[in-house]
Amino acid sequence: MSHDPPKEPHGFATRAIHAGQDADPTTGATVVPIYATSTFTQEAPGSHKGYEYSRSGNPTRAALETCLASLEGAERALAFASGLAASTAVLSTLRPGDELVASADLYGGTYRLLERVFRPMGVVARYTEASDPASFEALTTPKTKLVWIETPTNPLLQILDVREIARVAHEAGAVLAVDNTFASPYVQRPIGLGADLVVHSTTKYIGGHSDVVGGAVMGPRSLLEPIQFYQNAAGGVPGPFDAWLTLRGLKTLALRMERHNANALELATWLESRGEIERVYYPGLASHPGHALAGRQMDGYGGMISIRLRGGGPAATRFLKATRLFSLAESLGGVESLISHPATMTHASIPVEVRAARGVDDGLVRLSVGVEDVRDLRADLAQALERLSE
Ligand code: P1T
Repeated sequence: MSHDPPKEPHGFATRAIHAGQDADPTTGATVVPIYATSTFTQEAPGSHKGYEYSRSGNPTRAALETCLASLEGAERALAFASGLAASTAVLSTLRPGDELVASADLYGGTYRLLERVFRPMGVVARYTEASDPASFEALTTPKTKLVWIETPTNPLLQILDVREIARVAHEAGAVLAVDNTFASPYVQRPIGLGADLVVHSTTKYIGGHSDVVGGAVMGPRSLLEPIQFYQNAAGGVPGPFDAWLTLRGLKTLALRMERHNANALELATWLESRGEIERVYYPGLASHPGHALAGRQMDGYGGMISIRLRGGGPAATRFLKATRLFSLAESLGGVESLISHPATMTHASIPVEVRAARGVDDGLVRLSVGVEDVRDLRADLAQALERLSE
């Protein structure tokens, strides 16, 4: 796969630094300024320079949105205050009685949003445990309006076939939305594979430095129109400083992802050789059931690894406490390595009977591999594994 849609004159790394980021028209500032203003002075009622009020639009946010659209190969992007605010905006296009089909393995907060916010409003989600397109097809009904997937999934790193699931969604008359947070647009561009909408928690790889929470939705103008209405009407927008931090992080996405990919592949390969570990979930390993598909639809395999320790929950708890460079923390995609326990942290809001059968239980540990020296990361994991037998 190429990072660059055929119509793009510049490559991905160039667009990350320049798209939407021309010199400031009033001052010549080379870097997009933080337009810290809630409102914009008008020359006469309705006569203005394109901005009226920062909920409806702000130049710093507009620069971020233009850059994000370019990197995902989308006509437009809309930025939100968090990844879940972005997901909510997409789900707000559904009406009571509408249904959606989703992969069962997904971020716990997305499951909570579907079950605790949207289901009581009459929007019904049906989940497939399997990752094959036929299992999605089996759950579609004439009421299905949306198909929602993550790939790679959080936390089991399943790889779903975007092209085939897009075909299934379109045959059912539904829209396919892909939460591309785990891959980042450097590693995977779902719109080029046939998806209609892309959703991101920009908190993760896009921001890249664990210093800002944000989200985004990308897609064609026609589908983004009602979502933009919702963005302004409901108001979950990022402030200009958050938009600026996210844009600053985005400039180095290509560089960072190369290192995340390389570090994670090296660590996953090494972890697979360790006797303390029962299973390594990483799409870059030949042992991963989605390895060939990942090779076709991704550029690299990303920076996320999950592992299952032979000693189950007790071993996982010891391991989580024993790492030093890998910080025990929720979130992912930053330059620093993190370690987390999905069952009690990111996926705790999914009832245990819903997640345990698929393996999101006390024995599962998730690693967000950062961009540090890989030798140091390996040494940190090695000393933590060695402490399991003390
Ligand atoms: O945290 P927020 O920016 O609202 O993004 C939510 C979200 C959406 N989609 C995916 C795939 C995610 O992983 C997340 C957030 N996830 C974590 C905080 C986590 O540690 O998995």
